[in-house]
Amino acid sequence: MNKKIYFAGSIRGGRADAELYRRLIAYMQRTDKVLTEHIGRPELNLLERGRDRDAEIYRQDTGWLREADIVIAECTSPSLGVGYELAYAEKLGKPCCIFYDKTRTQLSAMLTGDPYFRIYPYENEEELFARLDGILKEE
Ligand code: 6K6
Repeated sequence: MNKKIYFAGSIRGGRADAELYRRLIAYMQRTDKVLTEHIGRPELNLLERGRDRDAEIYRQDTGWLREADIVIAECTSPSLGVGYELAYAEKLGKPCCIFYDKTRTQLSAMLTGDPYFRIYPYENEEELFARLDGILKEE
């Protein structure tokens, strides 16, 4: 209860699953604190650009990764940023749970091949939310 969760999901990698991220974040917020709630915002400004802004995002997100108790990543839409965050979290020794819809994507071997990660392929949303529920209760 009341863990700090770093939720990771694709932004510049593509926003096809933004609505799913929003529902996952709302679900986790019933019991825990999600540090990255902006990931589920449909209006997130994808056109916002600039090196200074990106440096600020990097500093903020790596700070939150250090602060987090656990990282939960939804990886159906492939994202370089999410892959980077997972490797960064592994180096920090944070528990990392990775979800992906196995009917829609094949996960990178750099994730499936790394025994550190807890990987949860799912076929439908009932399966996804049930598994997430179990993780939130056990952590
Ligand atoms: C500006 C331009 C596009 O998006 C924004 C606002 N940006 C971000 N704000 C916070 N975190 C971000 C932003 N862009 C990427 N991230 C982090 O990288 C998130 O924590 C995501 O989990 C991950 C997504 O990476 P990409 O490569 O799909 O963008």
